[in-house]
Amino acid sequence: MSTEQLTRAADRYPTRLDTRLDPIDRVEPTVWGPPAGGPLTESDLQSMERNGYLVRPDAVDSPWLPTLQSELERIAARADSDDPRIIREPGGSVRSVFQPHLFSDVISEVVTLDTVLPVARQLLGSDVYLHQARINLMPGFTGSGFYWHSDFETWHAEDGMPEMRAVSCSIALTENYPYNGSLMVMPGSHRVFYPCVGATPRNNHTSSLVKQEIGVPDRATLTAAAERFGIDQVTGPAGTALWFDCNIMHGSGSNITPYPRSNIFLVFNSVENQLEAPFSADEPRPEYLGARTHQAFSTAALVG
Ligand code: 6CS
Ligand code: FE
Repeated sequence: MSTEQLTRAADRYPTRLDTRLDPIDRVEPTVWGPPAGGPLTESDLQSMERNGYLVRPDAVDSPWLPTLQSELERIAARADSDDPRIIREPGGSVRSVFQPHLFSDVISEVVTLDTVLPVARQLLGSDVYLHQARINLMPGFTGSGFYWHSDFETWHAEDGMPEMRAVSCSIALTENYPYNGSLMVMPGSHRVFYPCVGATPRNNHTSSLVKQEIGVPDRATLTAAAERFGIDQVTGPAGTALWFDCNIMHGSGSNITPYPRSNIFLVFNSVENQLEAPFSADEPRPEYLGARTHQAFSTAALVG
């Protein structure tokens, strides 16, 4: 066994296996920084540590919202069919746009808002960078859902993310109702890693971003998780931010209503948690899914 394989044999979170493995308790903390380290209060941090998610109303002020919504429409309308960062629903409508901050200066400004970047740094207890950014449009009538999954399972297996020290900030650009594909989370499930069965196919991301079939727990495991942790549905008006831990079990249903559920997802990773070689895939995914060349948003970015 090579040194690489030997060190990889010590993979704390094995997944994409031939046979089922019992759930593994998380080792890392959820909150890495102190209460004094940012805008979140002690009770916010305790809630995040316990539940693995935190809702922050009015993270983006209402004056921003019409501009962000028209930016979203502009990007979706101009989407080149051969741009791999544009993911389409089976019927052809735009499902996701990756690296939206590179399509729009307005969207890139959201990253360094004082309601966004300082929260990420406090939760991760370090300088941070964008591991991934996307807009999930969840269009009216045609938005197909996202099956239950842990983001970390994919980012560990396919992007080589070593530890659970990343957090997503989902900012609602449209009203997230209970019925238009809003996110469902299993509160507390972030404290358990669920190894999955099934090897990663080559170029898995060319299909997994529309319908994820590999790296999802089986129904017995999901049933036990739902019984143990319950399911919370996260709703709120445009401008609401949902912060959720990289490993929380989450998903969303399809949207058959006329009302789109379009959210920006900013995934912050700690600079102490740089991507390595994939833990369970033959080769790394493209830069727009797992950033390997990035500029850390250190305190300098906060000064502006
Ligand atoms: O593969 C990924 O990175 C993406 N897949 C899902 C279902 N959520 C996280 C991320 O956008
Ligand atoms: Fe996800």
